[in-house]
Order: sequence, then structure tokens, then C-alpha cells
Amino acid sequence: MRFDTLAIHAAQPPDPQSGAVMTPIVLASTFAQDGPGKHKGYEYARTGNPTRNALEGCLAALEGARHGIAFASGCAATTTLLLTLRPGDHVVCCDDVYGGTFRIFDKVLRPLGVESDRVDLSRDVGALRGALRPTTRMVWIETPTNPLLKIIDIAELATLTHAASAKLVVDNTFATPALQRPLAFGADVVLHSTTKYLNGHSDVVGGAICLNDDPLAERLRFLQNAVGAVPSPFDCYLVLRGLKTLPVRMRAHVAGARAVVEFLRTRGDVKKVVWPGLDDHPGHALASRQMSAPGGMVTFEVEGGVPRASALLAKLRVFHCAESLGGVESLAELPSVMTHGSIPPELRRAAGIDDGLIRLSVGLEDPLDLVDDLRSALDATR
Ligand code: P1T
Repeated sequence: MRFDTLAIHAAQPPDPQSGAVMTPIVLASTFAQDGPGKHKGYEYARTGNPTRNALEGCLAALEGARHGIAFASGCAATTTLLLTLRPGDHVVCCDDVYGGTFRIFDKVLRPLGVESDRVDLSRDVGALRGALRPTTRMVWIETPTNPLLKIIDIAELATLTHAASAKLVVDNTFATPALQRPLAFGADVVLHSTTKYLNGHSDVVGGAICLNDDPLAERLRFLQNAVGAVPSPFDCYLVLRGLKTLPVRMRAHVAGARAVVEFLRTRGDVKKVVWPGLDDHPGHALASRQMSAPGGMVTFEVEGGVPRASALLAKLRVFHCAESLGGVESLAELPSVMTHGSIPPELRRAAGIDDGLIRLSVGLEDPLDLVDDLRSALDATR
């Protein structure tokens, strides 16, 4: 089946008992057994639950993976994956990642003896070679990155990573499998904050990991149950429901982003507009090969720095000034203060995240209203 069909049907046959075409939300925390150890595949809901199983099956199908494993948040997925490492192990991470991911590396894993280094892998994936250590077990990237929308060559990086006997993890939250399938380019693990586009309606916090590596999947299944950062059945249902419209939503997000970008480029008081769909984006050609479309995230900088950027965010009426992304509603934020505030300023600036950089998650409102909103806010803060 093709992607749009899988998004609606994968792992969701009609309920065998009732014929219900929507997956039931099974709330039970425990499942009756015919005798000790004699059960119908479910024992206890932290270990497994039918609604979660359907979500995991659907996510795996969309990423072209044998295994899908759901978590209570993107950060829970990240932490659980990093718990497969041991003290003394080393991770190379791209220099631009979600602030919360940086915080896990810096404040959770480092004290446990897992070191990490940050490298810009968007200009030249060969930069990985200089960062590798004999103890490097993982290379961790986002592409497009959060918030700078840098593009990293997954296939080339997979080759270099595997030559070093390490595993390549791609956080695919910004692209979603509707636009990019990292496993097909050789990545070992795909990670998601399902909070974002996959759920798509800003009413769930969730995460997931998809992979084909059987031994690693078995370890992650063990950790999912042992650590217990699992999503509720209701949240699983909401993400499943969101996935059904993912392909349609992503097409509209991209169209909206294109309209917003075209408008921002007409403004003399906008210094820089970043979107992988633009010819002058350094990763444009790569994005055209690796992604089926450039995505719905846009970043830009205005003349007037942080004071103007802050004033502009306060003036917007259709865009909400809020963290997060990927919902039907448009959001705008200041990464230096909001989503990436947990990264020390010197590291943030070294990575190119200017204090006045504005990040937009372009939603599904009429693009003309989004453009009017941005125009009014830009004019009012001139
Ligand atoms: O928020 P949570 O579901 O735990 O997901 C963490 C996460 C992981 N990876 C990426 C690329 C992310 O963007 C996030 C969360 N990001 C935001 C909340 C944000 O506004 O960027």
C-alpha cells in the first residue's frame, strides 16, 4: 500500500469483535489471564496495550520499519534510546538540535559518563571523522535541524557512521515520514516527537522510535517496559487519529510555508529568511533529493534585533507566540529565550542561533491571513 493509504489503515483492521472501523481505546491497566502466564498477548498495560500496538504498527509502516516503539514524549524516547549506551561511550551530535535534546546530553547523560560532542555536519559530513573516538557508538542528527533548518546528508553520513561501527540516529520530527524516510537512506534509528506533526493538533505529548535493527529493538522494548515512559491509550488514539491526515496536512503546511516565505522575502526590514525550499538555502539541492518537500517550518530575522523580534511576537494575532510546532494552528517563537534557552548562549551563538531569530510553525489557516498577520506585526513594530 502507498503512504497515504498506510497513514489511514496500517495496523488498524476493523475491530474483530464489533467491526468498529476506528481502533478502540483500551483503558485497562491489566489483562485477565486463563492461568499464570496464559494470556492473549497482553499482561499489564506498561508492557503492552492494544491501542499502543496499533499506533506502533502504523508508525513503523510509515517509516518503512519493522519495529515501532511509542513513548510518553519525544524526550522520553531520546532518553530511553540513550540508555542503551554505557559509561565511557561517546556520541557525536549535530550542532543544532532541540534545546531539550541538548539538555539530555549535557545534564542527564554526561553525569552518567556518556560524553558527547557537537559538530556542524550540514556543510560537510566528513567533519564527522575529526569528531570520532574509538568509543563513539552513536551519531545523532536532526535534518532539518531545530531551529536553523540545516540539511544533513543522511546517506553519506550513514556510510561514514557505519565505517566507524556506530549507529546513525535521525530525529525526523521536522520532516515527518510524509516528506523524508531516513531508514531508506541508511539510518539505523528514526526518532520522533509525536507531539508535533504526527499528532498534529497540539493536544498530545508523545514520542516514538522506529527501526529495523532487531537486537536494538529488543533492547528498546525491554527498556520501554523497564523504565516505563509509556504513552496513555488515549494519547495513542489521538496520535493514530492525527496520522490519518498527516499526508494531507503536510501538503498544506508546505503550501502555507511557501506563501509566508514569499511574503517575508518582499520585506526590506526582514534580514534573512531560511527555508530549505529556497534556492539560496545551502542545503536546497540536498533537500530536494532527500525530502519530497521542504516542510512547514520557517525561520527569519528582522532588522532591530531582539527588542523588535520580541515586540513582533507580542503583536501577532493569528500566530500564537508559543513553544512547539507541527499543529494545525500557526505558532511563532524566539528560540534563544524559549525552545533553546537551555543551551548556554555562547554555544547557541556558535551554532548560529542569533538571539533575535524567530521560528515559525506555519499552520493550516488561510495563508493570506497568515501573511496579513505578519505584515501588520512588522508594520506596527517598524
Ligand atoms: O517535547 P517532546 O515531545 O518531549 O519532544 C522533544 C523534541 C525532540 N525532537 C525535536 C526535533 C523537537 O523539536 C522536540 C520538541 N521541540 C519543541 C518543543 C520545540 O518547540 O521545538
